[in-house]
Amino acid sequence: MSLTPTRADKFSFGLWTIGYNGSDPFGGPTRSHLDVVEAVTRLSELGAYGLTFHDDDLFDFDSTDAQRQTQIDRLKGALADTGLIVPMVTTNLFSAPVFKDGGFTSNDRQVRRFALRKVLRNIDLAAELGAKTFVMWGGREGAEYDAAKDIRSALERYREAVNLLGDYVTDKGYDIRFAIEPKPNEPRGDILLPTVGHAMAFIQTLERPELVGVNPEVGHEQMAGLNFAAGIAQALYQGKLYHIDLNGQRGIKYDQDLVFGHGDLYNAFALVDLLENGSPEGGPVYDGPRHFDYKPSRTEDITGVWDSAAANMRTYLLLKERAAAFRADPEVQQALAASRVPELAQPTLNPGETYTELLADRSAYEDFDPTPYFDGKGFGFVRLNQLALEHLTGAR
Ligand SMILES: [Mn+2]
Repeated sequence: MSLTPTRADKFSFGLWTIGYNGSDPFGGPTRSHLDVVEAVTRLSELGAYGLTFHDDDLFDFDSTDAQRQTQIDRLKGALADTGLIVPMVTTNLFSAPVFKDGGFTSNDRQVRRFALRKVLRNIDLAAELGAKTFVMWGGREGAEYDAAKDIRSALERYREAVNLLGDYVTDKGYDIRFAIEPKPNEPRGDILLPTVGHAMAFIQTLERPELVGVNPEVGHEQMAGLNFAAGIAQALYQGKLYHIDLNGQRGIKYDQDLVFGHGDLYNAFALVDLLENGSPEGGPVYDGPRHFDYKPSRTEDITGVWDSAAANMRTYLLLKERAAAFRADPEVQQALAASRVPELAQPTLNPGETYTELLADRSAYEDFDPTPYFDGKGFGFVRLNQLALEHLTGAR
């Protein structure tokens, strides 16, 4: 297995990731502006296949139509020169001061109408560039104070907005699906649709639920103390993993956006194993972009930026290699069987069985012995986990 990224690996990066200038709430930029043409050229050289962006990453919020078009043309030129594609586009409804109380769910109705127009304009651009996924991260859709936001009205306005966008892409005939990106907090004290579970429940209330899935980000779920790989498994189970944001996070704190694997490495291993080996046949369960939404640390110079971009891809490929070795190890297969992991795929009831037959089955209850120590039978999960650790660390 090669550790050199190729287009077939489908690695993509946000323009805002490698373009992050190092600003944080406590200090200004530590790096100069990164031009989009240089970004596309360098990503292509490193083996990525795609670039993604918010409208405001490519052209300034207050650009004239001519300035906007110049930047779009420069991007198109770089894409044509390198063969890179734009698999996903998203709209910035959080940086401009007008969105300080949100876009789709601002208490100010005029702001909500402006937000919809900004998104519709950017959907046209997404379609023009051939993007198949339109991500919606509602970073300002939330509140700091409970009395400040009527959450039920806010969700209704969110729903109204996403329904309208669904009407638009349908009427226009665009081959675009939406992916909602959950985050629990930051910049707002509490953000609407804070986790994958909240977002998937919301999607079921939409007029066109088939057009909308989720774009979970490693760090965002981990900021809520949740198991990212488990959340991805449920998104897959419900057919809603439309896109994914890979990065690293070290526990419940501010959004770190570290390089993939530089946070909870164990969970990153479980995630890659799930994505690459999770089908019943042991193959990939997700064929979309492996999209990195990280921030090169503000301590890095431009060399560090490109080193960190390469590190994301190399870490993914290393974990893919380690996960394949884990699955191919006969001792792991034996340990999985001993832990009865495959047995969970077997239905609890027999074919055609109802509660009548279950109630008549003495072996299920009357003759079953659930003694205090369950007959001394352990599951051996610790041994299984140690085998995972030994493959992860290269000991096997
Ligand atoms: Mn993040």
